[in-house]
Amino acid sequence: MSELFSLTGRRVWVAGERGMVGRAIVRRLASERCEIVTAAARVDLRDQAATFAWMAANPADLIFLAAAKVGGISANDRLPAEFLYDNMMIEANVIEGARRTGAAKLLFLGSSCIYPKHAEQPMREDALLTGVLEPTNQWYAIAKIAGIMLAQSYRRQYGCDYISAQPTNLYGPFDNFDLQGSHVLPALIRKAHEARLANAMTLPVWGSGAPLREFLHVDDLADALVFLAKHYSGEEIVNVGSGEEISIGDLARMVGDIVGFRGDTVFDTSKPDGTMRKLVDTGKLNGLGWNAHRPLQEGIADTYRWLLDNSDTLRTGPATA
Ligand code: GFB
Repeated sequence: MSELFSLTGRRVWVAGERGMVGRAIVRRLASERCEIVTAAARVDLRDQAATFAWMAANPADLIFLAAAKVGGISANDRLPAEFLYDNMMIEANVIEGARRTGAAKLLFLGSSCIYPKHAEQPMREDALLTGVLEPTNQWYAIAKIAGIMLAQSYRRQYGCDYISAQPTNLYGPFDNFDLQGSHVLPALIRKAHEARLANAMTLPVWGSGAPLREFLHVDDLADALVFLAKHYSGEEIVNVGSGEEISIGDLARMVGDIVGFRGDTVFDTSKPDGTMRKLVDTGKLNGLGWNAHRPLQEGIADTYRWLLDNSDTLRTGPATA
């Protein structure tokens, strides 16, 4: 397939290179003939002066904007100001910095939570801004919508080749396993692992277990993003998903089986369910020529193996919830 944008010999910066998504993109780029620009010292991307200065000293041809304040349903609820402010600042600084330093291309990472709470399923890209948002993550969603529109506005006003991808719920190595801040999959892996070690008979699961979620392994996401950088240029956003949906209750049982937990799942209905369903329509991305390839069960087993090899990860954050 011919490429619209070749990575060969290009300088590539992955903003957010220490996060789960950023690390996966860096791993994926290792098989491309590009030069990866890395920040030797941490740059606070919320700080405009520091970000502009760093980007001027380290100009890149292609930028993956994967830096973000992220978290699960509880973190979104407790930290609305940080989810809105931090994400808007990061996006504004990196996107304007990209224009100032002449980046040829930028790929902005949104999220499937940008779509309305009652969007028709699977959610197509044109559902954006057609209805009210899910209240549990509206602050994050508004910030991500602002980032999408910023990229679109720079394309319109300045002719910048900035594109946006909307990933579904992600998981994989280097996820956040802190039970207060994490998403559901790392939380369930941790809880099942600790329940097995403690010979506990119950695995606590938040909410009713009925909500449906779609999960994508972060290495599949990284592959899709590199594919989009090479093969896509346009104002329209592009969904990235696996097409596989599972209820939270079934997910908890699947995780329990993989981890070797023999007890029962119990549902804590004092905790929120969030949106009942959010499956993205991947017709556009599939039509361009990309498909997800890692089945959920295999991806969870890999992530659990990674966690066992990196058990230091479990020392961060309180193990209660
Ligand atoms: O992954 P999660 O936190 O976020 O929760 P969202 C998904 C579902 O899993 C909810 C349930 O119904 C939770 O109640 N759940 C069950 C748990 N047990 C647990 C647990 O131990 N921890 C967690 N965290 N959930 C996120 C947004 O929404 O989606 C983000 O909050 C982002 O901002 C992401 O947009 C894609 O899937 O509801």
